[in-house]
Amino acid sequence: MLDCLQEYNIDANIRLLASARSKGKVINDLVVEELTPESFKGVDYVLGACENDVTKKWMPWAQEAGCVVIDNSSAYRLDDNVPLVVPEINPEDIFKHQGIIANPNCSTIIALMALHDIDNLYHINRIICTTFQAVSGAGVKGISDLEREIQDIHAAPEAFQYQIAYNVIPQIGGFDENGITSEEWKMQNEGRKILHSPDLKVSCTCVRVPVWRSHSESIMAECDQEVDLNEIRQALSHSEGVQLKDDPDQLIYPMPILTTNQDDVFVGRLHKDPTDESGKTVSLFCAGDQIRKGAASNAVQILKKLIEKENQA
Ligand code: 2RA
Repeated sequence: MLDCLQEYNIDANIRLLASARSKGKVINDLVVEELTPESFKGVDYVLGACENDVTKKWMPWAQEAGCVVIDNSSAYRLDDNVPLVVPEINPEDIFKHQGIIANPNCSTIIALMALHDIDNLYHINRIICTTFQAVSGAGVKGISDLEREIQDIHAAPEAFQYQIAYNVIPQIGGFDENGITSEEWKMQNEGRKILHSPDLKVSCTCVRVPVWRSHSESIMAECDQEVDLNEIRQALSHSEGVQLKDDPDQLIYPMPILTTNQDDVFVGRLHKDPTDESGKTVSLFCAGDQIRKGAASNAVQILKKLIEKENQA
């Protein structure tokens, strides 16, 4: 987030707040302060990146101080009074906030960046998606599990249920009674809210893969009308925050190694689903940096829009 604030030319006095454990740590020349109920006095904007229980604890303090919070947790994402925003898709929702704006889940942002133009053209009614999620999505322990297992294949995993090196794990989040994980539900629940498409149906399988950074997704989107691949390519090639990488003859397609540490979502492997004779289903592959566009950059882009609006007033 600090890097993104600099890259997006956000000129602000920045304070870093965290638990007592991190107090005194220095990050980018800024000393971390301990978060207390008084911390938010005089603060205009808060970028939150905590677990849900921690976020729920400090949010009332930030609200009391009159801050506008852009929150990366999932605690408020489905709250009717909290806009859930991807600035390229539903920027108008930002300004309906009542003090909290939620940043969507990383794999939801990446999928919707690839899909929102298709939805605008043909209205998507159903999505079938398989994700390939990088170990860094699970935080520092996810990275260290892969690092340690590459050195010693018998190292005990800490972040994941099983060895992740040379393996894939079809579980992200906990399972419900239907055998669907919390991560898998996010794509439908958050997708409906961001696209303003309350009937959207999503079937998703989320898979952890031994990739350091950047999530990839294989997606089939069933639309109300027959799709035209050239029209979709045309729309994607002009879509802000998207790069069309779709030239199989030249071996050009999205891969996580290409999207790491930048903001654009790459989209390619576009084709019509050969099993749908109506021609209404498009299949694609996309990749995006889940730490940048899937979290930090998306939050900073929302902040930038708030500041621009404030400067216009
Ligand atoms: C991941 N952080 O585990 C994401 C889940 N939202 O990849």
